[in-house]
Amino acid sequence: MEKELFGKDFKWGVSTAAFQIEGSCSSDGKGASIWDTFTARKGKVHGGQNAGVACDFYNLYEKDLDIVKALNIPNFRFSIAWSRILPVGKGAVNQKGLDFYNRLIDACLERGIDPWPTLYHWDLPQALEDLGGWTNRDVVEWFSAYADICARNFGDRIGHWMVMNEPMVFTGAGHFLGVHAPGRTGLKNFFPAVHHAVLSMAAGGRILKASQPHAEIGTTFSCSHIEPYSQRSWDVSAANRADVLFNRLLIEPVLGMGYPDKDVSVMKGIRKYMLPGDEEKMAFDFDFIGIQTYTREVIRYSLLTPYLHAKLVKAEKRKVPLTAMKWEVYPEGIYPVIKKYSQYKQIKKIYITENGAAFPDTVTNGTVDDQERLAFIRTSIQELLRAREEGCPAEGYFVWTLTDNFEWAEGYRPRFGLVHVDFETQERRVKSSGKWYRDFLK
Ligand code: GCO
Repeated sequence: MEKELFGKDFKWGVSTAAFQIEGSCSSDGKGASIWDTFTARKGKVHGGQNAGVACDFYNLYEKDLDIVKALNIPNFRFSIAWSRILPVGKGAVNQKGLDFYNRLIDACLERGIDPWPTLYHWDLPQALEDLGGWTNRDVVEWFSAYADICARNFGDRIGHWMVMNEPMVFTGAGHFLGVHAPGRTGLKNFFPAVHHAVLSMAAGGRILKASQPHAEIGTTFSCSHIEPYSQRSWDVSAANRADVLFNRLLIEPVLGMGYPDKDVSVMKGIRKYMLPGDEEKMAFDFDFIGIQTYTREVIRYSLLTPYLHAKLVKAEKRKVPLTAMKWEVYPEGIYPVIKKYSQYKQIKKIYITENGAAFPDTVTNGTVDDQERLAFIRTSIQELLRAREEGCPAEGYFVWTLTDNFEWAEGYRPRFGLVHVDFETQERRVKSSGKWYRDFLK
């Protein structure tokens, strides 16, 4: 397989997120985010770990961008921490926060790397959470003002923007299950958070486009290939309901199709939070859709699971190979996912904005020979090519992630990086997977 098979306009990259790498959580005027608060709560993060230092990217970004360049990676995706720019989420702007992202963007450009910012990767300013956060409809205004500040300050050097990262995860894990920040639970939090996230995505898209008409504007969604546990009708319909919740709920309103609530009657509860005119406000004609995919899920009927009557059959129980996240090792899943989203006529372009795998890497004689990750990424790229050759508009691929980092509630244990980090010394070591990607991109 050669890079040339993908064409010269194909976007190759690597993805990161502010909270997972930056550290310096209260430096230079940064306000607290919901993840600073959540990680300080007892029992919420594996081993009680926090992201106070993480990869110290706030200080080491130039060194890390040197590695991106040395690996021949032309596109660098990162996110902007809202509470560095606006410490309490709205009102007074923190110049030092703007300065940091200006330095970061300039450091990318000096190295010939294209910067791809995401406005929101899950770290809502805590002061806004105190006002109800994503459950308060005012968040659409707060987010719009923040998006406008980013567009005006950084837009002159940005060719590709992403509004949001995986809204299904921060609403589902953060507002229904309570296992991610801010730790809210239940439908009374989940439904308003979903609706306000959808409105904010579309509003953010309009603001970026109005300010930067020549930039490509996108937003990203999580997606797993879903299969029914058996071909019996109750398992097949359970798998469909899970697909509505996990894969369709957030994207379809943005594509102008409304909420997919026909097959899952409980989803009609979202309508309570809609005002006249929202159907139009929810939609935005994005230049690209970012898809992030890691594994496949198997779903079976379950009478006892509330609302959905469907449950995940854990990969552990299916006796399949597992990553360090206990997800099935299934790089082939990228192919049906691309096929699925290519069926939406509204989607002009798909970039795979995250894909990768965590494995328990070991340093031996100063090297990390992560053959499983290397094979995972190589197979994913091959499967992407197959979908592309069949006419799917898959135009880019970003590995998650550059360096091992803070994996949310899982702490530092799962390592996803192309580059190993010793969290005691901040020493970086390019793994075999990173060297393979470097040679592939040469
Ligand atoms: C995601 C996240 C990343 C995770 C990665 C691995 O968008 O899900 O963007 O932050 O680290 O997906 O779980």
